[in-house]
Amino acid sequence: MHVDLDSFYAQCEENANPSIKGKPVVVCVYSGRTEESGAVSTANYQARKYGVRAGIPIVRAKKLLESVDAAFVPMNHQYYEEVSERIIDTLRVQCDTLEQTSIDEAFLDVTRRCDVNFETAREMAIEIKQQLRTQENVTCSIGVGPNKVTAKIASDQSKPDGLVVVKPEEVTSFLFPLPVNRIPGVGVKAEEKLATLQVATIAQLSSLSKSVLTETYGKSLGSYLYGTSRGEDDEPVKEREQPTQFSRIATLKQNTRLPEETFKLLTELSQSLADRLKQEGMTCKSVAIIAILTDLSLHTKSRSLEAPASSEQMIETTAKDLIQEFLEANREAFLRRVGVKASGLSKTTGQTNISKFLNTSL
Ligand code: TTP
Ligand code: CA
Repeated sequence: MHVDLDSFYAQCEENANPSIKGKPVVVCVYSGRTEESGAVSTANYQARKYGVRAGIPIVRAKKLLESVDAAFVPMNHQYYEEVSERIIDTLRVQCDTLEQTSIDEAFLDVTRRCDVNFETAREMAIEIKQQLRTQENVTCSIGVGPNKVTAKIASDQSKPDGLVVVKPEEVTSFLFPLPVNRIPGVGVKAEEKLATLQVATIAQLSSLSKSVLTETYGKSLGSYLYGTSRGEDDEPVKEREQPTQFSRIATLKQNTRLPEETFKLLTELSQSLADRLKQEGMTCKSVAIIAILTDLSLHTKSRSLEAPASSEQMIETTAKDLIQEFLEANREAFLRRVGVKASGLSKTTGQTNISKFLNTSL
């Protein structure tokens, strides 16, 4: 399954500021040079109808929307990160493995969960869409397929608020009519080059031999295009531990609303988290508990620590406090699963790897 939130930053802004709901919304990255200089980060679907797109200058977006009552809001990345974290936590418990690929996209391996039944997977996707709507008031688009590339292309196919399920026997009939630029990684350059080979659709791409493709695009991209055009992709969904947070979740022996009955599990989870932090040489700035109730709704409650820490005791004490507070505040809540999350991570030692250094300095 590939889950992609629709016009993500714009939906976050609409929820944070209901007065802009229903209007064209443009999320802006102001450069600060002049009052209006900067670029559009994203726009909601109402604004897109007027031609507003990510990357265009704010001044141009204002021109396109000059005849309508549109909202231009500055980007608030930290807030979107928080919403994203909660959504990813919700998705994580719905699948066998989750691979987050960006702030608003993830692959979910649901092979075992749905027992390789695509109708069950469809129902799971409907359930996820409903849950994100109830919990965060956001819509997403989901693609379901027998592999990652097909699922990713499918999620893009009926945006916004879409759901496209492609069964194994439907893969080629689904892919073949589509233009080649639907393949992830095929940008304007690759598309132009393919046009010179009279290739515009994925069906036409699939008629090229592997040797022609590898000669034209090199071994790596050539083989990728060859496989993808046939709907072949065997890349596994791989968990990518987010460097900004670690979490551990487990199911309680029995559903409960007694804090004491969660303590043993919270101790184990805190220990495992503390071990992970030490292994990575990291500390966390805040600790959160994740509470999944008997109706499978997910709730989190977090607390900032006085100073960054990695000790098991600090995590454990905070988690136990938080679960007590949560149960006191939610009188109806019955816990099914509990989790502990450490976020605001930072290295206690200096940078250890060059790619991280490049990422943070650019
Ligand atoms: P996308 O998933 O590419 O776009 P989106 O979620 O806004 O819209 P869609 O419904 O088409 O999926 O990117 C996710 C977020 O990343 C987006 O909300 C804003 C941000 N972003 C930028 O800041 N600049 C960009 O150029 C792009 C493409 C995205
Ligand atoms: Ca998106």
